[in-house]
Amino acid sequence: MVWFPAQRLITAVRDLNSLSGCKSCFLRRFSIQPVQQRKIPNRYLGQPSPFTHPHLLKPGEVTPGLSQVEYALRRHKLMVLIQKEAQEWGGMDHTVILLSNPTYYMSNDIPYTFHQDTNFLYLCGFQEPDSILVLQSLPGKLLPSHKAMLFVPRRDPSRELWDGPRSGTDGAVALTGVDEAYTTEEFRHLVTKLKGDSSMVWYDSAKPVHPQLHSDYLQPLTEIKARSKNCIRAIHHLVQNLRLIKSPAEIERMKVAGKITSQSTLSELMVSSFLNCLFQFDFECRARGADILAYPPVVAGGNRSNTLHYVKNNQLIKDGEMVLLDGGCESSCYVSDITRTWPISGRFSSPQAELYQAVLEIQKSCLSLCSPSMSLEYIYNLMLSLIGQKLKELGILTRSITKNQLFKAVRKYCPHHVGHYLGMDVHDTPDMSRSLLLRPGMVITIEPGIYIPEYDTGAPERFRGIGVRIEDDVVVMEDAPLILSADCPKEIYQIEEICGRSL
Ligand SMILES: [Mn+2]
Repeated sequence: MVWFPAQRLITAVRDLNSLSGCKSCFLRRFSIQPVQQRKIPNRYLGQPSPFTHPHLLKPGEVTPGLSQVEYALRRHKLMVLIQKEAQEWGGMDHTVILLSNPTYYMSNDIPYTFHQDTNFLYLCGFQEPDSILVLQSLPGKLLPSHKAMLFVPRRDPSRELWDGPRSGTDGAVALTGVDEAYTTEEFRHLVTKLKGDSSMVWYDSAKPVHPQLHSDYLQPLTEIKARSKNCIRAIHHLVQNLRLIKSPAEIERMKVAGKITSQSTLSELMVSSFLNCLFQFDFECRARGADILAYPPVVAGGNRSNTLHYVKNNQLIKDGEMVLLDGGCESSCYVSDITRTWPISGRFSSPQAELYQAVLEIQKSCLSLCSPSMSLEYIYNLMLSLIGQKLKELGILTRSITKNQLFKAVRKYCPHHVGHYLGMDVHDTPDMSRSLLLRPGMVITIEPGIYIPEYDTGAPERFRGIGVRIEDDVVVMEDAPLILSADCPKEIYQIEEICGRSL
């Protein structure tokens, strides 16, 4: 689904990054200078702070490794994109509204682990539920400047007894560096004001992040705005455009996530006796500093690897089978997503080795294309033709197959894409087209696979029940790509050497 001129936006971000020194100094005066005099309260907040968690955060950081300046710059870039998009409408005021996630409950009063909405998190780093971020353009300024406000849950000792400390408005301002903070209830005053003025509201009403806050405040507001000159616009595509290109600080976070997952897969699982792969992978990731797993891992033995999203993970892996592990962790808001396939016995049988080597060669060819001016779509097409070629070489497809039949057959043996964007979410920036040209700072996965189901009578018997996928996380650079999962070996001789250690 391509419904936004993404290339134009990317150019806009590039223009912003190349602003000359004096202009950026000018901008700094308005919105991206952290407020120096606001001290972090010396007590527990609703999330780690440099005061309570000096082992995680340096002074000036909102989340580990990401400073108030970085977050302010993101908000600022968003306002620049909005102004560029709104140029044709003349001097209009803009209000951006992003909702946090609510707390979801497993059963009565039993909350699931809270996970923040990633667009909200990207723009302010605030980790509490039931919060609202508002960015308002300041009228009458030559260059885009804005005021950032957070509406956050008020301190409430009776609730904090159960849920733990809250940051409160003073904590929210001091920690995140936004200009002002109010309690969530006070948002209604802003809504009343917005209902009466002619400003453009940027808010994702089609898919409300927080259903309760939406129906209480935003639904009435969007209805009024939609009636008056259609003054309501979606914002997620603009945020995703920013999130598509990772900053150096973000890439540092992603290196950590990639390393944790690589080492957890490698040093513990490949050499282990597989008492319980899922538990063990989770444990190894957390022991290395991960916050949580990024998604339910796929740990599939034998033919179960042909079920792409096999997450039941309740079956025994038999001797002689291969195991496919597709797992990733989240560390300081950024995730990894790595797949390795290896023989449980530590030695590849010859059909396993042949199929594995074929996928490995395809994967390496795809990796070599992760450079500017290529696109995920382009690499996908190359993957399909390479898989077709390998399937013929392995005798899984006949050499006389017609072009049309070949495409269908390849899609049967590899029904998924070559990869996706990666970042704060596993399937990051999902509305960004895979046809976009790759640019330095984009992070993608490269994950070709070939899956031969047990009951596929069309394939030679020796390959049936084998599924192989190899997935790496890749940062696109000016020159050679940076592989975030390089610590996790994938050559046959390396895997046999590592698996052999435990024997
Ligand atoms: Mn993936």
